[in-house]
Amino acid sequence: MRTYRTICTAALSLMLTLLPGSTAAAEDCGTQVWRMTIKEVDIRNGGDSGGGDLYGDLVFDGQYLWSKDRSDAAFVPDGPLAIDTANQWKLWDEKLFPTTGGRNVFVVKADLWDYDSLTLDDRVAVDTYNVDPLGVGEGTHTLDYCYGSACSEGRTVITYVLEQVGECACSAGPQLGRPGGPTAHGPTRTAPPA
Ligand SMILES: [Ca+2]
Ligand SMILES: [Ca+2]
Repeated sequence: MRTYRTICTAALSLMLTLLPGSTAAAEDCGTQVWRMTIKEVDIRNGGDSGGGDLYGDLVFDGQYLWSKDRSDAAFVPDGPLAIDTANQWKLWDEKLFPTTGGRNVFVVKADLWDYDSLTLDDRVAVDTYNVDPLGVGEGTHTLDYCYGSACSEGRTVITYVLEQVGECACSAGPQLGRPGGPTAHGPTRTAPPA
């Protein structure tokens, strides 16, 4: 694991401007740098037989990985969703995560649907996941979107990798690690569909 000591001061200052409730940098030392990379967006049931007429948005930390208006819905076969190869940089992000108070998350916002002319459109991936690397930990993980009995309406599995790529240690004391820090838990959803 590399250390980011040279950027800690500036990075922490930036972090403190972004985190609500933060106080002085000296009180918030102990920050880890994490990278999240989207490895695959696997459409396992696009809403029709063998695929679906997909439209909607897939957004990772504010970057659009895929987007199409409902009026432009076109058949996409089941399998890995093609992300614009010119925009592979959108597939990863690095952020600072304080280990002593305050929280930060990576956000995967999916709003993918299958257009159907005669019935209600099918949900293919319609949820926002907040990924907390301090709770989930390093390695390969998945976000599973499943709708209907046995995912008969639609299903998508997003595979991602979390890596801790640096740590800003506290220079004033032995505060590495996260005693009293956040408790471990998995990704959380917000705004589930009706
Ligand atoms: Ca359908
Ligand atoms: Ca359809």
